[in-house]
Amino acid sequence: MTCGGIFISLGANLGDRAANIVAGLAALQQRGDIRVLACSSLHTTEPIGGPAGQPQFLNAAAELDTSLPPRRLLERMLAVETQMGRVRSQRNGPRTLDLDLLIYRDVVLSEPGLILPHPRLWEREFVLKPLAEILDIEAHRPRGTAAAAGRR
Ligand code: PH2
Ligand code: MG
Ligand code: MG
Repeated sequence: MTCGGIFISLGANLGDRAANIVAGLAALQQRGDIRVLACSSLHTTEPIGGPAGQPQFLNAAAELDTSLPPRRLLERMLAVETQMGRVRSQRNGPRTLDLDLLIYRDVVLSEPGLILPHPRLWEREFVLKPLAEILDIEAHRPRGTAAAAGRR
């Protein structure tokens, strides 16, 4: 039986950011078919991209277990973002909660709206730092991607 091995990132820079992240994880688990196995600490990060002057983010990563396939899990994550009051008005703009699917076990796919592993995972320090608390990221790093130190 496979257990876990599904990793998401969480980010918030509007409202009570920590409460939004905690509530988002609770909402994911509400129907009983998604379990949160591990969660990183919360990291305060400077916004990368998006409008000038937007607030600092809180970022975290979590490991999930579910029998939902990747697309169904993504749909649930997007529904939780909406439930948490996320309004999509501008690219990389401020948000109450962002949930990104990073790694779904050994699944590799590229479909509209869903690429696994996440295509920008290895470029984003705000993702890698929390993720490294709950996953041996060096064991997952594809050949040819530089070590994360000093990168954003
Ligand atoms: N998310 C983005 C763009 N920029 N910057 C930080 N610090 N944290 C984020 O979660 C983040 C970002 C797009 O999703
Ligand atoms: Mg994101
Ligand atoms: Mg997102």
